[in-house]
Amino acid sequence: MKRVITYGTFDVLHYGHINLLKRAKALGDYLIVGLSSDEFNAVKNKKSYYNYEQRKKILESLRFVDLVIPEDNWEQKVSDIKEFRADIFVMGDDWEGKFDFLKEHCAVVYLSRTPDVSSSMTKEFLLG
Ligand code: C2G
Repeated sequence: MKRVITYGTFDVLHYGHINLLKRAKALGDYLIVGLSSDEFNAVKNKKSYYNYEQRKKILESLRFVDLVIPEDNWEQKVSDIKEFRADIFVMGDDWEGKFDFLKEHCAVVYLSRTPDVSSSMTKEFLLG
């Protein structure tokens, strides 16, 4: 059982997120998503349209997501990797290199980001 972990806000879920999550799951057998809390979003200077519970419900409905846990801070990744016995840490390559310190705990994989789609683009379009 190879366990994969990834983190993010995943607001206004779009095919860029789906591409990332699907490829992350394909690297193993079990995918854990650390979902940024509303409070942590504020730390990241992000305001999500959907709140944590709504974003969690959406992610949990995806057949290739096995577990959603809260991401409350920048520091929890090492303890999460230990607690959930993650073998692989995955992020989009907009984070390339930023999490290499995790390599002493698990494999670290950066997957190519899907171009031309983002939650903010969607929001801008809908706001007209
Ligand atoms: N992503 C992607 N393609 C896009 C948009 C996002 O592959 N067009 C990926 C990002 O690279 C990230 C994941 O989808 O791996 C979630 O993206 P965000 O919700 O924007 O996550 P972010 O705010 O970058 O939070 O501790 C890590 C942070 O919580 C990451």
